[in-house]
Amino acid sequence: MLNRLFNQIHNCRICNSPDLFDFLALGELPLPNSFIERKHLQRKEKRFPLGATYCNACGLVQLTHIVNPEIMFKNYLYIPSSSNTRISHFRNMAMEIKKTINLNSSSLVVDVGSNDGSLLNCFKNLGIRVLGVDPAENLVKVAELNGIKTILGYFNAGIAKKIAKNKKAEVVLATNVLAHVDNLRNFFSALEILLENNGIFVCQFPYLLDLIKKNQFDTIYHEHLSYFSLNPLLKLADDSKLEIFDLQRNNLDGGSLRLFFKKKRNKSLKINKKAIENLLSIEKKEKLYEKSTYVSFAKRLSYLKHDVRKKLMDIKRKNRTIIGYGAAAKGNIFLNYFDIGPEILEYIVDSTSYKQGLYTPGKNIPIYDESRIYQTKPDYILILAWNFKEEIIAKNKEYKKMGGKFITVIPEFEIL
Ligand code: JHZ
Repeated sequence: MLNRLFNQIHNCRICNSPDLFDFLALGELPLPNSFIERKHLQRKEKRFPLGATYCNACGLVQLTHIVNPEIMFKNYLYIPSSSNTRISHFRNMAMEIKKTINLNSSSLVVDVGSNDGSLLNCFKNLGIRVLGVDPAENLVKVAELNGIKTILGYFNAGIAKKIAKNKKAEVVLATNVLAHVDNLRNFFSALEILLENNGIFVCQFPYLLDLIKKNQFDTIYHEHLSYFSLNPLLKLADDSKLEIFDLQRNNLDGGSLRLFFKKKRNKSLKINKKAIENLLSIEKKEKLYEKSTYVSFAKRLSYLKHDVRKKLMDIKRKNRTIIGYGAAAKGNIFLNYFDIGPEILEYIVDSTSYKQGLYTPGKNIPIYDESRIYQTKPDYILILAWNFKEEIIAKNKEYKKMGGKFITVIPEFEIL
């Protein structure tokens, strides 16, 4: 893979079955976090195929093509600390996990894909030892400046051994990270090395059932290789030395699933069989493991594309101005696939300082500081970061008072 830009997949990442059903082809799109500097606007942007496939054997939904991770993650512009919703979610998560397995000042929490250290900072504030692992050189520097010791690299057995030599971890975390991992079996082997015998692995990711039911197609992008539900992960755990002992659904990122794993030989933690069976029966009832679900999803998406474009064009025909809120990665998938460029969205505002002054990949819409809204007073704001809709509306009460309107398009077109 290292010498290639991308690979097509032929077998399921979890069960190795070749029985894959391609249900979505979004075309060749630029990488959603490859924001562009003004001086490079004339350069031809690299595009990569984007499509999704469903495994008929274990039910995993995954991308049809995998882009070389070195291209995507070496310099990464996404940081979790740009949202209060996410940070307060992390704070609660740290408190809950601390209680679940009685962490104390000698315990070690390792976060895989630790980004700027935001989640670990919440554990550190509770007096627990922390260590990050992340492949993005720019973010490791930021984390270190924030006082979070971080190893640069992709989590693997080598890194796990290096950490475990000094101290094994009571908790390993991976929030919005598992979807980025190609070789899940190697990842789980590395977890077994790093975890204390009574340690736990906690992972969280946007839940496939929410993605399908709420038309969250724009979270399907090159960085996210897998879209998880419970069944395929039970299968993955079966073949490893870890097992799921509990789970929770929550509202972050449009609906996420948090899974708690322990070592199989650790009998001190009870398995919450009821929660597992309950979720499996919901997945069955919602037909998450039937091809027809994915066929209808793709059909709904074609309709949504047509409907949203038409409604935005109707607004523009009335000479009204529209801007975007949140230069999220998913926003770039939405804009490129729905073919919405600067002729519709004049600009996008984003609170992340690294993104301001840059242009969006593919559609080349300029990104500004949030204060620009109050200078130009647009008629409509299309919320691209729909997972933070409440937070964005709450912090822009003034705009609403001025008569401004918000638009959301996921799960469907709505003017608020
Ligand atoms: P946000 C990320 O995707 C990346 P993205 C990653 N691949 C992943 O798995 C998913 O999350 C789940 C801005 N904003 O967090 C900040 C404001 O400007 O949904 C961000 O640029 N003002 C790891 O990129 C963007 O919106 C605000 O008040 O889709 C949100 O991006 C708020 C709340 C946000 O992630």
